[in-house]
Amino acid sequence: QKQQHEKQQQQPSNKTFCPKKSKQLVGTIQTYLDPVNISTVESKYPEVRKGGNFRPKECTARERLAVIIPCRNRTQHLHILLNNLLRLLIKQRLDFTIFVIDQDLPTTFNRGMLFNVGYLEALKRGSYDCFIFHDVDMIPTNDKCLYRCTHNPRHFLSGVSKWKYRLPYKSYFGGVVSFTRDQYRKINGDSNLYFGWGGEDDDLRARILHKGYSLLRYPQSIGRYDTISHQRDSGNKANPARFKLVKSAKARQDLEGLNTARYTVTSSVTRRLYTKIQVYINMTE
Ligand code: UDH
Ligand code: NGS
Repeated sequence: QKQQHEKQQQQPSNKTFCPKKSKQLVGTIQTYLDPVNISTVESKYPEVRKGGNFRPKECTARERLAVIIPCRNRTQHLHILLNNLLRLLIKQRLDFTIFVIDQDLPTTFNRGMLFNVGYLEALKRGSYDCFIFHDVDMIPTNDKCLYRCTHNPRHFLSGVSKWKYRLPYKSYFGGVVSFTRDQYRKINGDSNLYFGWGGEDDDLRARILHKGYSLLRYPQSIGRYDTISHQRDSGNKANPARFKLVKSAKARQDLEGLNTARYTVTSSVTRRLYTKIQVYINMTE
């Protein structure tokens, strides 16, 4: 499997690097938040290859990007996200693959652990340099919001429609974030201990700062996102242990995370627009 992915990724060496900011970028773009059929999205992007992989032909991309989307019971949102995001990524002339990570029922949802799974499983399939962890309902509204990695981890959101294009609190680190392969490894990834809603993004932020990185965030006009409104998810109740866990984030950082993520891949499928990895997570392990 890795060989097949690697083969797809081999670069011709006689091309120049793609520009850091493609000339095709215009700034504010229209978002499409209505439900859409996956076949409609597929027909819009014939240039995306099976598994959700794209690579510009005219230039060599500067890095290989894995977009990791945790997604359970939110397929309609996934299609809406792809309908918006693929256009932006292609315009930015990025070499990318979309990975969708789904968690088997009945275990309570664990967003942080699904990030770890996404990172580890993507690296089994290709040599990615940059990882963008992306909630399924966050839709970028500006194509100058560059989906790439930098010298420090980045929070992409500066304002979200559901909070009147502001953030819920200054240190909020949810939604869309980026790490280089090394940055994510150095912080030992996400915690695996947050089953249910809340806190795992605060824990992740604490890990980043504790390892001496600073945090980047796009300016107001660039990091503007729309959200898709929805009902509360089942299987993702607010986690009452989250406050205590966040307090011990730094003390646990090296003891649990990417280095201790235990899960079972129950299926792995290459769809036209994404690679879907289904995992079972045991809550008692
Ligand atoms: N997710 C799923 N399925 C689930 C739960 C979460 O796919 O059942 C993914 C999805 O990518 C989502 C992300 O995890 O965008 C984050 O989930 P979330 O529940 O933190 O955030 P979301 O904005 O819902 O989707 C907010 C619920 C409001 C709870 C308020 C409690 N005070
Ligand atoms: C905080 C949560 C974060 C969460 C943020 C926004 O309170 O995990 O709200 O949530 N932290 C704790 O619970 C400790 S949202 O409105 O998007 O659901 O991301």
